[in-house]
Amino acid sequence: MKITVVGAGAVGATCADNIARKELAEELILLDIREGFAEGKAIDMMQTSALLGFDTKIKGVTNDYAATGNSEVVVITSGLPRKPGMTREELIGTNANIVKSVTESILKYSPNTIIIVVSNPMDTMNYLTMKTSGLPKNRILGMGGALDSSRFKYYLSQELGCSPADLNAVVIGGHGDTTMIPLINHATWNSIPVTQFLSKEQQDKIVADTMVGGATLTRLIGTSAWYAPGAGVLSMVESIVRDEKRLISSGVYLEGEYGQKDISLVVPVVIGKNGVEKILDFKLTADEQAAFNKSADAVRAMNQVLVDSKMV
Ligand code: 2OP
Repeated sequence: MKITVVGAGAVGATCADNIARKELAEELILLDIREGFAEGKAIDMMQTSALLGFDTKIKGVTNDYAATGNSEVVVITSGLPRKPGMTREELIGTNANIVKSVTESILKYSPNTIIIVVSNPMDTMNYLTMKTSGLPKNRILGMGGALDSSRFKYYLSQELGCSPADLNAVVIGGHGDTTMIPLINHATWNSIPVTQFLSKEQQDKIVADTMVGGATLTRLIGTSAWYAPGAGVLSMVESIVRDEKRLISSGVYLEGEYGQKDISLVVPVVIGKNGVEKILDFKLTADEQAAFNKSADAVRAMNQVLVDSKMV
């Protein structure tokens, strides 16, 4: 198994570190545009292998896409992270050009790869990758739902005083502060609805905290988060590499599911060796469907920027 991570910033490096520690690949290429940067990070990680006991060979390269050839999975983290007070959407101008060119370069050397898009605004970057790559829709996944669902479980566990491992909770919609939809009415604590244990006020606070989970961290750290995004990527890569068929909220191109088409949004999908193996198209309540449609409208407006600038 060969995996490439594009972008050796905090998120990309954390993805590489996680993948290596779990030995999900024999070979891992870490690519960055900054001269020597990925090389340095890769050597630093390799110098942990004797201590941590992993066998993955991590190699850093500066913009050398030939070195990424025949990667079975590629994680794209390139682009600017957000600064405090910024929305993910404000990054579109810069990141669209970067993500488009990275996708084209990757496909030159790995034409049948599975791509996981992390760059923001993720829903629009995933749509751009889908349109740019021409790959079948099952081979393009957006990371955001795994992260947001994990943040949702964190806030639920804090309020319930329980282990996040005992929770089932899912976020759908978009990976944006106002577009994500934490489905609190479907969340359970070992199969018991969490709503039985939480007041309406507590529920509303958990949902609100989840929606601005990324922004809260950006305010505290000064840039966007990396541990939870890196773990979100790890869960998806692991399900692909080990063909686990885990059900993970992910950005995926919709063709009628949830009443939406020609758009990438976050919904629960089964992830296995072929990437997206199944989109779970379950019945939402009228309120949830209305919220989903509203998120779709906002993401579609963002995608229009790509159409207007002839990027798709
Ligand atoms: C986040 O929510 C980076 O979008 C990512 O932290």
